[in-house]
Amino acid sequence: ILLNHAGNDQNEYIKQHVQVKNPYLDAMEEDILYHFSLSTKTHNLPEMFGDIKFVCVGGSANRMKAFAQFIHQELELPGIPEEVRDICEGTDRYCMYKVGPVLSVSHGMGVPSISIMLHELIKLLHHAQCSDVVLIRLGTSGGVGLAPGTVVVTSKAVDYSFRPQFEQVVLGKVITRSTELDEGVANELLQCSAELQSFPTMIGNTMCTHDFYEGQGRLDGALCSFSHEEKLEYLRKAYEAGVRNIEMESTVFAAMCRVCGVKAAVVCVALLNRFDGDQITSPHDVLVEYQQRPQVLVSHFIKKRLGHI
Ligand code: R2B
Ligand code: URA
Repeated sequence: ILLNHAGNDQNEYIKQHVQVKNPYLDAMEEDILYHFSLSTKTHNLPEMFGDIKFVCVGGSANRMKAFAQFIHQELELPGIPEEVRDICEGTDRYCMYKVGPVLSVSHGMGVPSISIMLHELIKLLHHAQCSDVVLIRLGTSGGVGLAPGTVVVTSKAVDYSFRPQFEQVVLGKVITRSTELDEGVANELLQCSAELQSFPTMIGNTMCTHDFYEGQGRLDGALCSFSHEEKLEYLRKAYEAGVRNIEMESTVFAAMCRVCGVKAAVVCVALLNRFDGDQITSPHDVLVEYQQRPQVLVSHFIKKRLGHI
């Protein structure tokens, strides 16, 4: 057992704080988290957020509100779930709900949108002095050779050439960062799914693209510059590289969490099997139920970690 840096003898583990990797930040008198409509001067971030242990993010504002209400119910917290309040009500860029030790935040669609949110979220967790935080993205995706409704827990987030890396242009030059996720958390999530026995779940690689249509090899966009055969060949190559689903945020999510010392996982449901088509044809109620699957899985994970199960 590791002792904490105070060297006290209470068998306390060393806390893992959220780290920002920016030497300029600590010298700033105020930090305005513009897209959250929060600031270190106007808000007491340690008091508001210091007890957070689980941060769940997802694209849609409505889905992340529903997740907050669901977690409220699952953790049997006092008060009524319908009354969760959007902490970022001063802006409509992102929404944010806090229920006990769980923070639920929306990130919009695509790498630029989630990356702006993650800069401000990681700074928020740092300013609030949060420790031992797990960050989980709950999302939707296109399955590669999977039955619709299958949940994929990401082992590696990969780019368009199936490499586990994220490329960021900084001052006109490309910086490459690794996109490995936490293996322990992924295995714990898979174990949760085995206990639930409610829907198929697997661990696989997730490909992150910068477009939903041509960028994911779809034949049904406003533009299409390739043939049906070329699409299938690309998906086959992806499958051979271990890719089991395609979405639009995982690489930058994995890269930023890794650099900042935050344990992270990606849990996405496949809405369709891309070998069978491109359009999402399932009825609305089926899609709603599919999107609840990552939430049910992550709720089980949180309850287990909190010792409620
Ligand atoms: C999954 O679903 C969205 C596109 O429909 C995108 O945000 C993603 O990663
Ligand atoms: N989200 C994606 O990015 N792709 C899909 O095919 C479905 C959801």
